[in-house]
Amino acid sequence: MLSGRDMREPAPCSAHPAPRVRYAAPDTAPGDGTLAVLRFRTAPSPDDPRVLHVPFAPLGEAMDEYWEVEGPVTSGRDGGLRWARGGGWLFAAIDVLESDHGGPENAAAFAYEALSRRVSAGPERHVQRIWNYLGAINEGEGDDERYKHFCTGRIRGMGEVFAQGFPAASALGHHGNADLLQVYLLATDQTGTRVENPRQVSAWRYPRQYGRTPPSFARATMLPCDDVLAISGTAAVVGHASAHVGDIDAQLEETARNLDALLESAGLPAGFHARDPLKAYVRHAEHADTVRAFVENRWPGTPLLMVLGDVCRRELLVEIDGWRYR
Ligand code: 3EB
Repeated sequence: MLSGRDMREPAPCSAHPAPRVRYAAPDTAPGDGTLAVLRFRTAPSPDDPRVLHVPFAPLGEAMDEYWEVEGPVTSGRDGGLRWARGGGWLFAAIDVLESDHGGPENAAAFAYEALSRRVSAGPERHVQRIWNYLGAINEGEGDDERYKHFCTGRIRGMGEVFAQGFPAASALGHHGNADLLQVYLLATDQTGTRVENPRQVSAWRYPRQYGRTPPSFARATMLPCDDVLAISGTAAVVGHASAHVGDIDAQLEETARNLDALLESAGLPAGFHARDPLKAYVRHAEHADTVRAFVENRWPGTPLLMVLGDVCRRELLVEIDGWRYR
């Protein structure tokens, strides 16, 4: 935790109320206070800039993800970039074709440059949370793995808006158009608080064996009113090493220990509940039942959206991200 404040004693908050994130039946119409809708499907996104198609196939019940703010929300598009702002919050997203930029590194740099420009153009310049989805993420060996090229391009493209500290993030491999890199973010006009996990080496300090460019993300961000923790993709990483290679049950246990440790580090009570939407990215569809049963048993009543996706380390079978409301 990088803040000197004791987050167990929330101060009266003058910042904008955090977005309410929830899952709803597919194709529920966005309302006046809807900042973003994430739909997990591979068809092109519709015209409404707030509605983003995310190229993952759902496993089990298909749900859309809604971000609601105290509106009104205005929105627009600018080339491949779409944005919506309202209630003190900004959603921005970009779809980039790698073939237009000569590969994942330059595509990532381009995406981050465009998002950095958009974020610096308005008051909502504090990026709290960011998602990165690329195709064939584990293709290529050693330093040539596509994820590692992405990491190099990402830091190259990060402008001044990222200089105050990395946001919480997820980086996963999708199974849609392998040429498509998608990056979307949530920002606001006040700083949040980065939270690290004492069980894990901070990603930006990972040793050289994981690539030339360490991944640039924080484990979580406490949103400005200290009432919502935005949780990065969390997997069975202990220290800097992947644990329990090939063992889905043990990876799930380790992931849950990491999530518990992160909540504790943020000054939050343990556990997830009905208000805390979680997302699980599962590498092999045959593990879907195991993952769902684990989450239902460990955190009863917690909304879970599960998709088929590849963790950026090929030995990891599952990753969980989400939101924890105080
Ligand atoms: C890990 O703990 C797993 O590159 O943005 C998790 C979350 C992971 C975000 C990223 C990578 C990223 O290192 C991988």
